[in-house]
Amino acid sequence: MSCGSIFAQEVICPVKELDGSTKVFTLDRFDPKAAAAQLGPGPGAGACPSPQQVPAGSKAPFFLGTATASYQVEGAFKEGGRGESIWDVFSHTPGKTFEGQDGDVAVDFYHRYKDDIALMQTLGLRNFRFSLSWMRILPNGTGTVNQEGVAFYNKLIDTLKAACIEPHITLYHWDFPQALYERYGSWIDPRVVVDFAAYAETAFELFGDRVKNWFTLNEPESYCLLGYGSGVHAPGRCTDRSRCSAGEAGEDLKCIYYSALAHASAVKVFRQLVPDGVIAMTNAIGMSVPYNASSQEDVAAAQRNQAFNGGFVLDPLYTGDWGAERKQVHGQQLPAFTPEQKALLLENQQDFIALQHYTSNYAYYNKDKPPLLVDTTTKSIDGVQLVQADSPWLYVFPSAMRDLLNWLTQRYNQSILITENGVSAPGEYDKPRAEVLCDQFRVSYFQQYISNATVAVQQDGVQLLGYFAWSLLDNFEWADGYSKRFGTIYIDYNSTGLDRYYKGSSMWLSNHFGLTGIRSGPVANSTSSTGGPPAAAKPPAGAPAEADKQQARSEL
Ligand code: PNW
Repeated sequence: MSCGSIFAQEVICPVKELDGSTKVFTLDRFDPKAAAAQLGPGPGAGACPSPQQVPAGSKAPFFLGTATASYQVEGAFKEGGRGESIWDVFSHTPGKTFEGQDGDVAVDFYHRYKDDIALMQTLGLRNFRFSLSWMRILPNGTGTVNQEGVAFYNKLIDTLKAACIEPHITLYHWDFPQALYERYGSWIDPRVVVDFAAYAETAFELFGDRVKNWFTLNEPESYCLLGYGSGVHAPGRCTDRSRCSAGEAGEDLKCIYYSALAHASAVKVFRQLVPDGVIAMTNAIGMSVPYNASSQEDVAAAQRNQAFNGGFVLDPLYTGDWGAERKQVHGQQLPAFTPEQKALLLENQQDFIALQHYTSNYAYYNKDKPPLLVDTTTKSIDGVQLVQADSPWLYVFPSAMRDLLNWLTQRYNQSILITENGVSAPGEYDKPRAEVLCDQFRVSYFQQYISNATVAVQQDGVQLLGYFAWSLLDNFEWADGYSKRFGTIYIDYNSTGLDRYYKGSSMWLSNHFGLTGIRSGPVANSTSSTGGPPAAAKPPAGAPAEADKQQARSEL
């Protein structure tokens, strides 16, 4: 392609839509310099249209965006006065992560955030969810504020706002300050409630003037069960001494308990400091679908399993107490909420449910097991096996998205923001770049999950506030290191510049939602891209053709 074009080294990507039609996208390396020249200075903060789009058919304006987390993307682990985190220590411990990989460099977002913001702009993205690294702001977890860390997040927030991209901040996405861990073991000690609330207060004071959309804790059910139950995530605690050097039975439950209290304490501070903002915890929830829908026993088993898992953290947040299913299974192991704690939870409720949804399963009754221990499977009663993603825990089950949105609405009667939904695509780790950029697997996943969410909104009356795809970029996938890619943008880990490439899914999402960036549109016809710049390259006509836009809007 022509020199200086941001459309070099193209892969032509025909993407199949659910209706059988095809859209063709041109995929290539993102060239920050060329993009900057095309994007220009932008309107600047204050002159931006609302970041909430109004897709046709939805009942409310939507936040549409992508998400990341500090330890998974930032790198720069020893720079800018950052303190150590439990994930630094865990990933540096031999045998804990895939091939001993760590987040020391990750995808270097700390240094490349300006380019990544420009990349979002080229796709017309208007919302970005990211997390703060607690230890960049408070290197020891409490005490003195590190001004260099504050300056980094100020620059990040201000650059986002100048690019008309709304920041959505998660306070805690699994990178706990090592100093506090060494002092009292983190989420299993009451001191964490006080320290997290103080950190939250600092963050609200520092950034609450410009940032109005906040999340407290990312998925306690994940970090508590994986970090303090099975021990496969930091801080790596479990009762099996052949695998974990520390950890006692019941710590996972304690972790959920103190997380709920820390969340409510942070919400309390938030109401005073950011009265015009909104806040929620994010929760990882799947759906248990009855294996045999005509068996009352299976239906009841699936319902129990759903309440047991889906209500694990949300029941305490909305009722001030554990759900009945949890009490039946764990009994005395559950730390009891005192009347004061119950009041704290009930008086400081979140503004909506922040749902992170990836996978689901079939549940069935097993007469040989106690009634609450339900068996699950990924094969339907008709023998159809759910398709497995690249991650062993992730099976593609799109219709369960609709069921789950309805279940949450019925149980809690709250509006829902989907803060993560995404998939690791088979082959993306092993195969050459040119073969994996056109990620039809991920596009199909998004198409089906989004379409089921759309039905839940349009036919079932679910109040959906928005949708964030996980993730903007390939990144450090925790214990799986870099071997699993969830990005809608490909990172070339072999290049010195950690080059970014558009995958088909980033282009499809942008186009589907009718976003208007210089890379939002499909190439009108695949042959036009061989003899010159593709149709999508005509600035600023990267906006999708009106007909495509109409179609995208009518879908969500
Ligand atoms: C999320 N499940 O965790 C995390 O928030 C991200 O940091 C992570 O990269 C992403 O999912 C992909 O793994 C989850 O078993 C882990 O359903 C497991 C589940 C859900 C979310």
